[in-house]
Amino acid sequence: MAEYFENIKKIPYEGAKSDNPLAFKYYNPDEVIGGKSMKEHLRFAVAYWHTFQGTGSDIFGAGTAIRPWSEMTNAMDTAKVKVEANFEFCEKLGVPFFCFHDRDIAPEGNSLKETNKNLDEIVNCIKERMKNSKVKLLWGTTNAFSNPRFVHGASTSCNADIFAYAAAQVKKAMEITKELGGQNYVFWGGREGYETLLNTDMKLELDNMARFLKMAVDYAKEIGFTGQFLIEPKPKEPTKHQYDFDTATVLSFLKSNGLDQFFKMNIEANHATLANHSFQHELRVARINNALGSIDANQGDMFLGWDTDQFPTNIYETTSAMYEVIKMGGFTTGGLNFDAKVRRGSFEMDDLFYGHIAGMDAFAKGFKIAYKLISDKKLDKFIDERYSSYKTGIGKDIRDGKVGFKELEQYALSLDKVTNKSGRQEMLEAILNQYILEG
Ligand code: XLS
Ligand code: NI
Ligand code: NI
Repeated sequence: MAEYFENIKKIPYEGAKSDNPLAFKYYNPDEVIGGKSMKEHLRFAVAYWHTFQGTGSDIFGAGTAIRPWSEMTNAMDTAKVKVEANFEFCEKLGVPFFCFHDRDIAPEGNSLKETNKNLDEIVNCIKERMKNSKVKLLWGTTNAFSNPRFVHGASTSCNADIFAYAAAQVKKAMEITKELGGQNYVFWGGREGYETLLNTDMKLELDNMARFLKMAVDYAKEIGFTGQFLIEPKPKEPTKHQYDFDTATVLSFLKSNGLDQFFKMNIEANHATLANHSFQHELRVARINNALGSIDANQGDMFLGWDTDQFPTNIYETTSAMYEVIKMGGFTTGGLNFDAKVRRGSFEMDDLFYGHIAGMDAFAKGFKIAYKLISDKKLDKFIDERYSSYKTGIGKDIRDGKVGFKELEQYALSLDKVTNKSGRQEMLEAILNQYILEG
């Protein structure tokens, strides 16, 4: 079997003192914490689109990435090489999962029929390769945004033929995700949004989006696909306004269309910040609504207003993210998918490893810090005490629904003075720092 990452052996765990850039410093997959291995806690995944489709091109210049398939001209042969490269990459990194869009794994043909045939052929190659590999599919999804036919969106397109086309595409992508044992199916909005309200029937577009998702739910039942459906919120890009703006917006949309029981969120760090939320905010909103499914792990740039999809290296962010994941009791079908790309200047094959190693170590460290913070109940104790007025007396009556405005007025009139306590933000920030620095 051909080897595509020839210079690289299996990435070992060498610990924090190692100066080998091709070794993990904090991610020890076999280390058991709280009864589960780090591998099981973190459930890392490689994103096919960035790692095998990415070329480093941007609007100012052509691709820079040097890849064994860069010069290949036959699209199906290239697709097959990428399947091999994907498994080699995941195995060498020890990443248990990968994720793809239908169009990442196989090229489009001249008709939908031919495209589906291409897909079937590549799905067979993946299935074959899976027989001698532990690497699994975390989720599949549809790319219904790159092809010019989706210029006005997919399920929210003004053109009913495009709605139908997108439906056919999702139908097929769900089938192959099921066939490959995918544990989730993701809906990221693509071009579901608008550029101007001057030409947009927002009500129809949103109703159509709900109709589309209902059809997906029905079809999953019909074919017995039991994977978790996930929606990935994003506020803008490529459209000026994306309908799945953020978690709160998506949850309300799902609830008002009777769809909330069928979907959870796939939260992407860089999408959260584009919506002017912190990553942790989005995870928290999802978690308290029992809707935190999976994570697209990356980070944005503090000064850039778009989805830069950088590898996550910020320990504060990985700590606060893993805090939410541990608080929800850990991932079930979800995981940490590196929806991240190496920079245009990092064009060598080895950079793909460096990027993932950096991200995996940052999340492993973040996990450990968050785990300790939670086990020591540092924040919980403080928060518990902060809200203690709701445990007894009038607070308890409020929670129990025993009082209304009249009773509360009576109570308020009887108070001679009200005292508040400090929120101690700075003290808590210092505690967090201590955990991060010493953890
Ligand atoms: C784009 C999204 C996309 C989804 C999968 O911004 O992050 O990559 O994760 O369609
Ligand atoms: Ni994403
Ligand atoms: Ni993104």
